[in-house]
Amino acid sequence: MEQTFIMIKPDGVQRGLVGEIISRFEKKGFYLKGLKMVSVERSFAEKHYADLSAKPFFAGLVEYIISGPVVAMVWAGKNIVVTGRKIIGATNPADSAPGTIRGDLAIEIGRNVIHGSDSIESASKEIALWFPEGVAEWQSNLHPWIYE
Ligand code: DAT
Ligand code: MG
Repeated sequence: MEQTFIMIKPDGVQRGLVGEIISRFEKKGFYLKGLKMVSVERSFAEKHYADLSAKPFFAGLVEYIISGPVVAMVWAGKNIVVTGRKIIGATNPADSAPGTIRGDLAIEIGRNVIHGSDSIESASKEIALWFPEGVAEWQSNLHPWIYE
């Protein structure tokens, strides 16, 4: 089953949005496969966002991600990479549709609460980076009530 890497950023943790965000993925029918709170080292944040290292906002982005603990997760489900991005909403909360996490819970691009992998390839890279120990293998007994 397809997997993605989801991270609740430091603002989401500080604002007490962890339960709300997890709940949205759970209620959709996705399966939580890995979960941990992490105080991210600068070099690790730089590695996670390596593709953006040339961007003018890179330094600020790294400062933001290391400004407090994050909640790192692996979620699984059919088409979860694309659907997860839809649940999260557009990068800039000013453009995120109401009903999405960023559309409902955030205002500024530099405090947009959550990260989600943008492709199956980056999902597998990010899962390997954040969860080298592996994730839980399980499937809900409700599976036949979620999938036909
Ligand atoms: P996303 O998080 O939607 O995948 P991204 O990978 O392009 O977006 O960028 C990673 C993060 O960097 C994003 O969540 C917020 C920040 N960011 C992106 N574009 C930005 C910009 N133009 N100005 C400031 N921060 C930006
Ligand atoms: Mg991205």
